[in-house]
Order: sequence, then structure tokens, then C-alpha cells
Amino acid sequence: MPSPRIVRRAGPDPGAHWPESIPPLLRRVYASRGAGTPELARPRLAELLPPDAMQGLDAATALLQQAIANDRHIVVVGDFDCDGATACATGVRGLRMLGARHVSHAVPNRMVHGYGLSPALVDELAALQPDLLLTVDHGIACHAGIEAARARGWQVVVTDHHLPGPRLPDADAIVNPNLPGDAFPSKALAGVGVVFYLLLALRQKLYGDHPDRPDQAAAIRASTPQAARPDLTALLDLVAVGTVADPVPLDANNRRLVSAGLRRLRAGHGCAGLQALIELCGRDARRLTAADIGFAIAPRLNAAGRLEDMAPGHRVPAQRRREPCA
Ligand SMILES: [Mn+2]
Repeated sequence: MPSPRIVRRAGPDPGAHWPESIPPLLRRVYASRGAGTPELARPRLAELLPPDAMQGLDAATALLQQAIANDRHIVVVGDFDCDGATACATGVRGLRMLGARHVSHAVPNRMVHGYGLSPALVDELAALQPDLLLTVDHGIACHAGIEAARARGWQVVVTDHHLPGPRLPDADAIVNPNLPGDAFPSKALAGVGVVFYLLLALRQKLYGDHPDRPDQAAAIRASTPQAARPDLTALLDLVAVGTVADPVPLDANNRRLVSAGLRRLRAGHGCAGLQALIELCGRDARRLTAADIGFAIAPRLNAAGRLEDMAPGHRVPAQRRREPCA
């Protein structure tokens, strides 16, 4: 057998736009891994795109603000894959952090209800007596389910990242960076990223000095137990896991979310469920990488929804109930 010949390939040219502090070898490594600019190679959370340009956030946050102020029952409707589950946990936790006192969640069972918010799932949700449904990681194609929910008098806020069809569902508000005409610069957010942005915008509305409604913002602040502006970066562990798990490109903005979430997990600041899962996978949390999420954590979360019911992945036994965590 002829001995193998080692061929040295040049790899992509890293270009000249790197700061002096990054050595040429590292530049080449970054470039050949698809992070060919300093921005991609060294993502900074401080440079996260602001939510402003995302369409539908005004309507969605106004409905949630009203629901929180009037103590309405908000049900976050998740999905049975890793992105949908982490989006669901992010939605529930985030809304509670922002002062919502009456938040539940629901996840369709793939075998019983099929995908997304279906009329069958709406029938079952009636027992919870929701006032507002918040769909995460799905909804843009759930015409019949949304119609059934609204026929019962519930408000429906859709957050999704899937490409919309020719007709949009008749929801009260739709947030999806992939809506036609949406000006948000990144189209690569996962479902969990979209709901995280909704929470950022809601926090801005409730706690930031929003010039159009200072009166309402003050009233909400007074009625919420937390006087301080909640720190939503506590949710970035979940955002990182959902973003890596979903087949969305890791563009500059997603890298900012993922690297900040990985930093939290490495520092031991992840939610209890994810920390337990990392341990169960036999991975070292202090050295956790996106590959650990992609090949060890996400498949375990996805498996629950594929084998049977995703809901136990969200549930914590009643005697030690705390916020659900995927
Ligand atoms: Mn997704």
C-alpha cells in the first residue's frame, strides 16, 4: 500500500483587519473555523444588537405589559425540541423576573397533538383558563390553533423564527425577525433568541424610562416585588443551549449570545437543570464548549420530545417546585 501523502492546504486568508493583540497563527485558526473577523472571533455581549428594529415588539410588549399589570394568566406554549424547550423555560422565567405572577407553560405531545399550537392543544389548555398564550419557537404556521384560541377569547402573541408562509396567522401580535419587511439585522436568531429579545424589549418598556408611557411604567414598577431592573443575562445559559441546538447559523449576534451563555455555564451560574444535565453527561462545566452542547446536552433534551413527552423535561416535582428549567 502506498504511504499516505500529507497535503498542506493554505486555508482562507485571515485578512488584514485584526488587532495587533491577536497573533497571526490564531488569526489563521479563526479564519479557517469560519470566524474570519475580530467581531466573529471575539464576540462581546455589549455589542448585542438592540431589539428596536424588530417588528411586532411594540404590540407584543404592550399586551404583556397589560397582562402583567392586570394579573392575567399567561401560558407559554413551547415546542418539543431543544430550542422550543429552552425558549419555553426562558419565557416563563423571564416573565416572572419581569413581575408576572400568573405564568404557566404547556408543551404539545408530538404523538397526541402534533406540532405547535393545534386546536387539539387549545382544547386541553382550556382547563388552565389562560388569558394570553405566548407561543415560542412556533406559531407562524399555526393558523387553526390560533383561531381556536382567539375564538375562546384568549389573546395570542406569537414569537417564532421559522420562515412565514404566504399568509400570516391572525394573532394579536407576531414577533419574528423573518417577517417580510422586518428590519432587524440578524435573521439567524433561534426561537429562544426571539423570546429573549421580546423579554429585553418588555424590560425596556417596564423598567426603562420609556418616554411614551412613563405613568404606566411607574405603576408596574410599584406593583412588582423587585424594585431593581431584573438582570435578564441570567437567562443566557438557556439561550446558548437552544441556539447551538437549532440549525441556525452562528452569525455575529448569535455568537454574542452563545459565548455569554457559555461563560455563565462555565462559571457555575447556569440554572439547576442545565447544571445537572452537564454533570449527567460527564462533561466538565468549567471547560464547557459549544460542542458539548451540540453533542451531549441538546440530544438528551431532544430525545425526550422524540421518544415520548417533552413535558417532564420542564417539570419539577411539586414538593421542590421552582421555575421550570429545560
Ligand atoms: Mn427553533
